[in-house]
Amino acid sequence: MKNDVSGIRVNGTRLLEDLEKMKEKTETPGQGVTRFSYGDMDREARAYLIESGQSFGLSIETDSVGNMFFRFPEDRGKPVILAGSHIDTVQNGGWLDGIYGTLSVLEAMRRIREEKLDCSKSIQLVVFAEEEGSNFGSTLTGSKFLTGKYGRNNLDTLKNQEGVSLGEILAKEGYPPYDADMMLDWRRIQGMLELHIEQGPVLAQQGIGIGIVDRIYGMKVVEFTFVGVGNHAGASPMMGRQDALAAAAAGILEVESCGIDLGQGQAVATVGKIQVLPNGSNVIPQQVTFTVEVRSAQEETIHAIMEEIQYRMEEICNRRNIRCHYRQVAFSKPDSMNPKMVALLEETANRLGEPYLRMNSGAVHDACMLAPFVPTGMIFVPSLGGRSHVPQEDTRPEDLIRGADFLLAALLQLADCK
Ligand code: HGY
Ligand code: MN
Ligand code: MN
Repeated sequence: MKNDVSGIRVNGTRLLEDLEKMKEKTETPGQGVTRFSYGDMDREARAYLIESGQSFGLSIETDSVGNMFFRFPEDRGKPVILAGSHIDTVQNGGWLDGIYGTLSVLEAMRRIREEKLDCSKSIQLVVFAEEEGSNFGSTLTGSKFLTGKYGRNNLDTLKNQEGVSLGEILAKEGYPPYDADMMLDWRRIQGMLELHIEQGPVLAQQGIGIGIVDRIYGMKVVEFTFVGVGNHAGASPMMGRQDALAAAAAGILEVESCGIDLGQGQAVATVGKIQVLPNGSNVIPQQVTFTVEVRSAQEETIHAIMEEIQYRMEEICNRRNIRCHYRQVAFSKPDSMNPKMVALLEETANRLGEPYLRMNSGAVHDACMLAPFVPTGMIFVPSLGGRSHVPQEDTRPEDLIRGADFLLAALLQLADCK
């Protein structure tokens, strides 16, 4: 007799306890969560996940760039349903971005074990490494290796602010040597789900507890370097200066104008990171390096806006006798979630009697990297005040639990559990 699994829910108290414990694994206590991949707190978070997974009999494997896979050993040979997210954060970020979706899958797997369910497909937790790009500026790094967007050469080309490469960091951290066969075996993977906080204001404003993602934005990140002539700030007349920071300031305002004027109300353009050399109050800046990121639901809009920004930067630098260099740091295409997966999530919402909203994601996610290869879906829960990537990031406990229950219900259906 098929078990009626429709009444199975997560252990909400345990999930919230796990999230609270992970909140403490930060390099910046009291100032948000800072947990970069391959750092001390990342190592602690990974150890916590491994200990939790092993406590209910999961087998765990970590690949050569730090992606983790948690499996039911008895499921060997079954078709796979992947579910997961990331555990790394931005600098002084929030306590839920990534880790919420990761812990919710672990909790769902723990409930499947506790209820002794038998599933025709194997639900596997995947933890994607270096999703935020906090080390090297390139978002979705772990999933780019899993989908073949990145390969061996990127171990050397991806370098942090100190010039240390990903390959050097992995070797120092004791990760296994690069395995060219690390890409996922798409023939066996029949679906992928990611649960995540919305990171924007829509669900909270509309008082809706579940978002079902239609399309995930793509993004391009270009690093600009302006080179002027450093000089004494007091003894140099205003006329004739080649001030790299004044030029960058003019350029940054052009980035904002392009986002507003060319973004058609959906694309966005942001300068979030800047480095001034020599960065002294009494020195005219010699060199400025800053990142420009453009995001849109349409790939052609991303390219068009970035091209206009590059043109305006060169214009400004010519006028001000500044040298302008730029290089692309990261790119990911926008993509739509699988219509069948979206329909399954809508059906789950109706079955649970949960109001939901279909929506786009301005944030990029690893799910977007897998979407071209396997039927992929994303579920959102509301973000209080629509804020994220800041210490104020928060979601109501009842919304966190509702999202995890929703994920569990969708996984039980996808994996045909009884
Ligand atoms: O930047 C993003 O959209 C994601 O949080 N990495
Ligand atoms: Mn995230
Ligand atoms: Mn993020």
